[in-house]
Amino acid sequence: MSDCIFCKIVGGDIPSAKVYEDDYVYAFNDIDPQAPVHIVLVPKKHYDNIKDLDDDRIKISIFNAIQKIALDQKLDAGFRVVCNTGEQGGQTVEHLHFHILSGRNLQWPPG
Ligand code: DGP
Repeated sequence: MSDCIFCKIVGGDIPSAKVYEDDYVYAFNDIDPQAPVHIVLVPKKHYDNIKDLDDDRIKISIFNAIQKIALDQKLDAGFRVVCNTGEQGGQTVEHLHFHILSGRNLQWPPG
């Protein structure tokens, strides 16, 4: 999608600090970190949100990426994966993405 920020990041039109990449997904540091570690993981192909994701290869890649990032970044004390979806879910960028948050005690329930 031509006006999607995350498509532009994946395409290299907007610079980002890459954390991980494979054929299907791309991960980068969040521009507005909410924790000492705050990584955003996106499928390279545009999907508005998780309800639209219809490709099992991408679903597998997302889980693999989360595991690899957790291991590579040594998130041994714990971390949280968040997928804000829709207006009430707090999604502001309409390109499916997963936040990986770590490095501090995260509160529950979230606000
Ligand atoms: P959400 O509220 O779940 O839709 O989260 C969107 C996240 O995307 C938010 O934490 C900030 C991040 N973000 C938005 N624009 C950019 C950008 O241009 N670069 C980077 N690195 N992150 C961005």
